[in-house]
Amino acid sequence: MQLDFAARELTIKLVYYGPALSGKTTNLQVLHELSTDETKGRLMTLETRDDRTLFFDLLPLTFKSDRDFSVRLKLYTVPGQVIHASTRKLVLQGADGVAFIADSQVSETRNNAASFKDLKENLREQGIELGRMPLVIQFNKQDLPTARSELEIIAQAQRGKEPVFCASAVQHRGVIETFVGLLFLTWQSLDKTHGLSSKVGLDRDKFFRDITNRFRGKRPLLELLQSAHTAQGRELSKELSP
Ligand SMILES: Nc1nc2c(ncn2[C@@H]2O[C@H](COP(=O)(O)OP(=O)(O)OP(=O)(O)O)[C@@H](O)[C@H]2O)c(=O)[nH]1
Ligand SMILES: [Mg+2]
Repeated sequence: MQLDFAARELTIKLVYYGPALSGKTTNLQVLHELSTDETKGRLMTLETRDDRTLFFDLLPLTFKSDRDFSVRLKLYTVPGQVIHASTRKLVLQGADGVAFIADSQVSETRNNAASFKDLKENLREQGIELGRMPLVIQFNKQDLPTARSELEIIAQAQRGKEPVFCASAVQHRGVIETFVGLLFLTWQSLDKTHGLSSKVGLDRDKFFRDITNRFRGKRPLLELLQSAHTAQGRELSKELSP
């Protein structure tokens, strides 16, 4: 996170991590497509012909918050292919939150696990325990017949502590939910360590109302957060519930 009081600007870095071809770049493309013009910057992608990210993608999103504060979100994807290990480390540096995009196809189980281990190790190298990083998991490609079922994914979510979202990025399903869920966790964590509300004076509820208004469909925060499967049963949205 970078806080520039003089420029009244807060910058938050979110990283989309996961195995090759799980749909990280597609998530950013969909967020770009569904957000309003005043919000989105240029989506920078660098790909080979067969859809594979060589370096990283970057999508900047900017929100004018209350009290003339700008909140800039920088969304990055890592290249999933095993050979790009050093790039992943680089992109992960300074991340405030991570969305792990898993491929729901049963055949990808081992690749998901290997990538998750890679994430854990790379964070540890930077002195961060995985459990301390705001993290959500997305099971993408739910549209495929070979995908793990939602019931199985719910069962798996009970075993971990991270919120889990089911998605089909190509059908625009679950993408905004994953993003807003991650941003919500990240905001809570930054608020605790940096006092976004107490010191900076940023109002969380107002900020998230603004965020959800910037995407097509304008669905309320509670509805978006409630689509997460969590071990503690809807823990994500608990503090918002009346
Ligand atoms: N069926 C299906 N295909 C998807 C979905 N999301 C992405 N894809 C496809 O999967 C392929 C890879 O998607 P990308 O978004 O490029 O994957 P990536 O995770 O960025 O891959 P790397 O850059 O190599 O790490 C593309 O052909 C996408 O169209 C989905 O929800 N369902
Ligand atoms: Mg990619």
